[in-house]
Amino acid sequence: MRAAERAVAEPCAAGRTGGRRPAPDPEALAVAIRAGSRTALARAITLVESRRAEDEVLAEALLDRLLPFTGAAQRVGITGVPGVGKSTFVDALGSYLTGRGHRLAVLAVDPSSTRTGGSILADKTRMARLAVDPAAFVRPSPSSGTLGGVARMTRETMLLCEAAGFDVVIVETVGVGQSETVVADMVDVFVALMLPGAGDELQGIKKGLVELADLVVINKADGAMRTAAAQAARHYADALRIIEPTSPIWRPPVLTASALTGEGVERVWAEIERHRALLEASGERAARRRVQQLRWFESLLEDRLRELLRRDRKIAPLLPALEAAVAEGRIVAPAAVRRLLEAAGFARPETHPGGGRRQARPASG
Ligand SMILES: Nc1nc2c(ncn2[C@@H]2O[C@H](COP(=O)(O)OP(=O)(O)OP(=O)(O)O)[C@@H](O)[C@H]2O)c(=O)[nH]1
Ligand SMILES: [Mg+2]
Repeated sequence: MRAAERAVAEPCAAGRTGGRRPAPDPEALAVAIRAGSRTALARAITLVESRRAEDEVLAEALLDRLLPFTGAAQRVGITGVPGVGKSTFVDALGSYLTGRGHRLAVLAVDPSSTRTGGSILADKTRMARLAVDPAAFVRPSPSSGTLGGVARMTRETMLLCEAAGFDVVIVETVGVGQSETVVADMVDVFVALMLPGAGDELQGIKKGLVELADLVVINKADGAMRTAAAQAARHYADALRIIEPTSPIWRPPVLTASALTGEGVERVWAEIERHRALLEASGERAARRRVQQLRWFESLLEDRLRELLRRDRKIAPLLPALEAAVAEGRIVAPAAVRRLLEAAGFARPETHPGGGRRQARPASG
């Protein structure tokens, strides 16, 4: 066992106290992650997924130490309806990439499924090659949580993987509901997988997917579905002409591929690389990341404030009665909100019936 591996593996093997592992040391964990220890990476991910207050502090300290080593990876989002072949495609693309010397991390955002052991197993078999590939790291979605929670963990896990030296991170998400928007907001390039056959299918959720996509790939372009796939590609290309592009300098290409045979996968990667080169040169990639980071900050802040309000000793007891009053129309929502904020000490300067606002008294002379 290498020293780095030992540093993080031993405390948990040796000293279980009251069923709880001794707290990991962020510094040792960071060093071990940088040294390439899988054990350390797995422990770190468990840490960022934990909801315990003391773990959150440790996770923050760890991420803080690792931040300088993050950001270098190509972040790829892959979405598509259930059964379109996302996992099979990630396996094909991923194996192609590790074959070319890349190190790949695969993360999933899927709050809709409860991800029982069975479906993780299903993913592992769909990603049979990556599961045994020493250059790949596959991490299923946390077993439960809200979309916001899963997204937070996935972002943090992505940073951990980057610090661990993975230069491509693929985030897979199912294209129903909101998770695709959330994933599009944490990656550099977003790939929408589609099924052969177009027409009606362009409506509804698939239209939403196409609007977010930097790249549209018609999967399963093999065997009897080859012709239908080519036809679908034309339909989507037409549809994309009337959709506002994700970037002024990039028109999303529509490709066909087969995750099963691997045909077309190389071309998909070539387009991802072309996208990267173009947007890097124009400064758009960096700008996108800045916007994404700010949005992440804002959504975390909102989450935390909501949580604080709901847990606050002064406010929490007022909530049920106020909620009932609002529901029954005995008080209007703005008044209820103002009462809560006042109780929390966030009161706005009082407004006089005369109209003007009372001058806020300066804090000191
Ligand atoms: N013919 C053909 N079948 C494929 C292809 N890609 C995937 N499949 C099959 O489609 C089925 C679904 O594939 P998955 O990779 O599990 O699809 P998924 O999108 O990850 O599905 P969920 O995780 O349930 O959302 C499996 O039976 C695959 O073998 C392909 O390119 N061609
Ligand atoms: Mg899958």
